[in-house]
Amino acid sequence: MSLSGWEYLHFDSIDSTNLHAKRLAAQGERRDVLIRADVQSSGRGRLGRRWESPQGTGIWMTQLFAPVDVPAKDAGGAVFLSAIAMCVALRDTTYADVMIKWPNDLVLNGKKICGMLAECGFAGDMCDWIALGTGLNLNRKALPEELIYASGVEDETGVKIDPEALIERYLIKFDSLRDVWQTRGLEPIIELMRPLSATIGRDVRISGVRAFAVDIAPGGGLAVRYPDGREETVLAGDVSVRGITDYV
Ligand code: BT5
Repeated sequence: MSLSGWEYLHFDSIDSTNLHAKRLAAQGERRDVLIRADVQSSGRGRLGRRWESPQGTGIWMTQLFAPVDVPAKDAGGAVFLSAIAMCVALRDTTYADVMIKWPNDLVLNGKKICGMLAECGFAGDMCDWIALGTGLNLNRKALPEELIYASGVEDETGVKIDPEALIERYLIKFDSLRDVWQTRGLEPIIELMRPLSATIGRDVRISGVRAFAVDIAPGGGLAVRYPDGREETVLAGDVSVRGITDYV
């Protein structure tokens, strides 16, 4: 079966859709494939963290694709494609003010409703394949109570989501962004992300240290200014935004 031109594999249950995408990549799969599961036993976040993926309470999916002419050093930009595409698909569906928290979260009403994880394979200095995982909470009823900053899009908006309709809307947007990214690079993608950003222009903490988020830098890093005036571009890591998720 296919969804918006993507081969669509829907499992009742799986270890992790990202792990499955990587298994397919290792077997030589290079078509556009979207893997989805109703429950994941080993859902993964960044840096080996766990992603809670209870039965039927969210959309747990990974896109496997082979980007065209993308240098290895630029592969990390892929996560912005999915962040923008899902942010826009959710706004169009719910009319809610979903925002992108740099680099890989979607937030609504100060709560994390969605996280993204990009994993890549390389061929020399080019990107060979990308496994781009998206975990979208529809509701938070089966999430552990200690995840106090997590919520679901249905809880926050009252809108019932039709998963496959949302995925199709998402994929159409994703595919057009991917074309822009592959032909014109990350800069036009960052342009599109700026107005959706929950991070730019806000007080943030970088690994606990206070700073001001000035902008998204050309390479996709976060340009910040510290209270002593020093400026830096943060490339990865954990940024908390004042009033959003863990920095209140
Ligand atoms: C992420 O990591 O936000 C990336 C999550 C990617 C999940 C998708 S689901 C489909 C695909 N298959 C996978 O195995 N993974 C991808 P990170 O920024 O590291 O955030 C992880 C942290 O978020 C955890 O340490 C928890 O604090 C919190 N968390 C865990 N589960 C959550 C959930 N369902 N909703 C909100 N927050 C959660």
